[in-house]
Amino acid sequence: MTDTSVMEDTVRWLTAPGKGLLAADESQPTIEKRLNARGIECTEDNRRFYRSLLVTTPGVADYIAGIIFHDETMHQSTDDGEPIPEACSARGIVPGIKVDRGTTELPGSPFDEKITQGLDGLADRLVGYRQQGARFTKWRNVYEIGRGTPSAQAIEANAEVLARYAAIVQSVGMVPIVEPEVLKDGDHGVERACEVNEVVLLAVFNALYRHKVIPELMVLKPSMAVAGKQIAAATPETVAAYTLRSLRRTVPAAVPAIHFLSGGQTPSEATANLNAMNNAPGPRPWTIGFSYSRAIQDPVQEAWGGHTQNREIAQQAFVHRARLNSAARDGRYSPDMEETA
Ligand code: 5MM
Repeated sequence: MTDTSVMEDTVRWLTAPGKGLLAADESQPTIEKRLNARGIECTEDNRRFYRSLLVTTPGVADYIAGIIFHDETMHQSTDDGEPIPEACSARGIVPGIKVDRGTTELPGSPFDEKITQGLDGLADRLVGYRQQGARFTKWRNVYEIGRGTPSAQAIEANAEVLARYAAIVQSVGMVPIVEPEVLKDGDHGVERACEVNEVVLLAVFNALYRHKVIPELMVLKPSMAVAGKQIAAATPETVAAYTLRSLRRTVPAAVPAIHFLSGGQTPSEATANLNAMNNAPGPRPWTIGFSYSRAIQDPVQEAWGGHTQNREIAQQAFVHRARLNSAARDGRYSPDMEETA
């Protein structure tokens, strides 16, 4: 029988009261897009400087339990020459690693849908990451809402790879974050987002069960049921009600934590929606927290602007956003807290 004690310990850490996760695992094309949008050159040293700035932010460990990194960051060092994963652990933040290798076309789909790849050689890669200090992993699937999408084929095929990933990760004693991202692109309403989340999550948890993934030793990172980009946002209470409906219908109570992705919501929207979720009526058997990338990092990148001398104000922006999300994780956030740095 597998010794699950290390995974249990990791889960305890990732669900620590008042804390959530930071996703800083952007692939090269994604980080390039984010930095270029702010006029910052996407050089290897800029990426290193920026991610080292995040990890070494004073006080952020009070609100952030773990950071998800991209492979490149696992091999980089802080300005003081400390390997970034070690610097992270030394500050009481658990390092995690994105292990999917992005999406590719799903053959046979009439709608140009995607499937996530990266299962080949995964177990061997995990051994290396574990030696570098990573204790949890992340794999992201994407589903687009449209006419005829996501198709049954895309839902089933993606669920299968996500479950195989999670099973491999647990087999080496690491905790898998399972991320089925339903995209915000489109003109759908919250009801449709909720329906799609439900059907996607149902397939994912069926596949996880089929592959004997232990639900107590994983973390779910889903999308909230938000309206499509092309229409007006719903209120936080509406988002919370629809999101919780899809989760209650599909996610076993045995799953310890649901840490949401932000999916293109503004930082304050993502915080307000999380807060509403933690104040909503009805049962919530899981910890409901955050694993945001853009909704935490946008103000940090804005403050940094690619200038070394802005390091400290960028770090302040990071702590501020992390603190607000920590409050939302406990249902204590109010918009007037946005103003207090
Ligand atoms: C940071 O973005 C992550 C990696 O995406 P790519 O491989 O496409 O670069 C992504 O998985 C991220 O963790 C989630 O989408 C959550 O990020 P947001 O910005 O939605 O909170």
